[in-house]
Amino acid sequence: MKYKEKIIAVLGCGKSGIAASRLALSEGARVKLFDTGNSEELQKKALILRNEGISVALGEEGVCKDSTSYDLVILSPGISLEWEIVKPFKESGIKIVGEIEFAFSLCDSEIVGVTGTNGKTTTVELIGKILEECGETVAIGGNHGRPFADIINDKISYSTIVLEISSFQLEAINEFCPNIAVWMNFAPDHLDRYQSVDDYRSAKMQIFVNQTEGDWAVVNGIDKLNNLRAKTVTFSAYDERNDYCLRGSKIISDGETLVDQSMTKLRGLHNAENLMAATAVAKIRGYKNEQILNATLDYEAPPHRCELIAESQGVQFINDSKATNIHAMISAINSFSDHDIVLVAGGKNKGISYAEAAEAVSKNVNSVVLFGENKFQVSKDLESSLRCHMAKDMDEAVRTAVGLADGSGVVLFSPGTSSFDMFKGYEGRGDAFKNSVTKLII
Ligand code: UMA
Repeated sequence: MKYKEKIIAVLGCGKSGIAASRLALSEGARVKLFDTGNSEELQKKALILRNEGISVALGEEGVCKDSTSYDLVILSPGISLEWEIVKPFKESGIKIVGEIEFAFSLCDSEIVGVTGTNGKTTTVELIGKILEECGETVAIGGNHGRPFADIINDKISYSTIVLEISSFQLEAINEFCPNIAVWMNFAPDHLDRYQSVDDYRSAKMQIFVNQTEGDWAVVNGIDKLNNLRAKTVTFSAYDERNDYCLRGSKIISDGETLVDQSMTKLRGLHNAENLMAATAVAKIRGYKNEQILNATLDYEAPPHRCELIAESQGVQFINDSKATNIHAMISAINSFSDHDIVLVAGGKNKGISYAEAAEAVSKNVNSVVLFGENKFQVSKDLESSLRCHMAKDMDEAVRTAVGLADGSGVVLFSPGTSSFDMFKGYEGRGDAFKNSVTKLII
């Protein structure tokens, strides 16, 4: 037992901190969990954890006073290394690792790590499904729901663990090294945590930092990642000069058709890239084309991602509430470029300009309806492309969009920003869109 009798501090009593604490305890460590919050919910969690043998310090006690007595600190991804709660341990020079690094130190499975700004969750699920249907024992998790530490605590020798890895999680790694690292794409995001886009990109690039010639990197060719040590394959739905590319609806590699996207339930160019990345991982693993194709046929993407929710009088209603950044919105617009698009967008003002979307909007969108905190700003950013219609809420936005849509068109709800101006998250926002559509078309 690697951590027997070690004294471990865990910072953050969320999903990751709780999973890491339980794993450390099961490995024979003495564990104290610190959290500067003190809500009723945290107090309930603390009670359960104390009964399991984990010490918990909340609120003012959540900043450690005797940091020198610890052998190791495990950090939750939502906590930056620069924050107050970490300071005492930094000052004492105690080793600090992220939850991902800690779980990795106890992992004997192959790791596929997927990072990128958009498409991570769908790709992780697709890879998991393909590998499982090819006969592997697979677990999926990471930033996508189930913490890595929780998977390790299953004490099962999975053949592969497929992890969605965020930039936050990559900030605190030392040795973490996926056998296959997948880079989906890159676009500016999380500028409330990083000082610059370069800082955000550098954090994400950490996924490759420990890879050697024996490992693999599957990367989006558009991002031109050079000097990777791992064997590299590239993919792109926009450029045929990559190892995996798109011809019509067919995903091609080495002159062979691997998957015909039109036979799957996944629509849009972004999903073609998700399929390419997942297929590339399966090919690296040596699986046959037929096995890969069969596994992709009945896969359905999680809700709120270019999800067809209704069709009425020839108009398709697409819920893409998960598009919380401009890059995801542009990708959705380009995916429906063969339809007449009425775009419904807007939401929280994250201080990011929509001007970058102007080209895609003027080429492919017939009308734009805006609502939410940033609607006037977005209208200004897009004024050279189209005149935008304003709505006060979701119902009015959908009503206006229906009035503007013609018989063969698409009403595309792809906000391009987060939802927190009016909703608790993108899921609630997507459900509100569905409700407004249902009310109007029934
Ligand atoms: N806390 C402190 N002091 C502080 C700040 C926070 O004590 O100064 C405490 C909070 O009171 C809270 C705890 O830290 O109790 C929360 O820790 P956390 O934010 O790391 O939350 P977890 O529940 O552990 O969730 C994390 C990921 N969250 C973040 O990265 C912000 C989850 O990703 C992930 O699913 C989970 O681990 C399991 O791996 C969410 C996310 O939003 C979905 N990720 C970002 C994204 O996808 O864009 C990166």
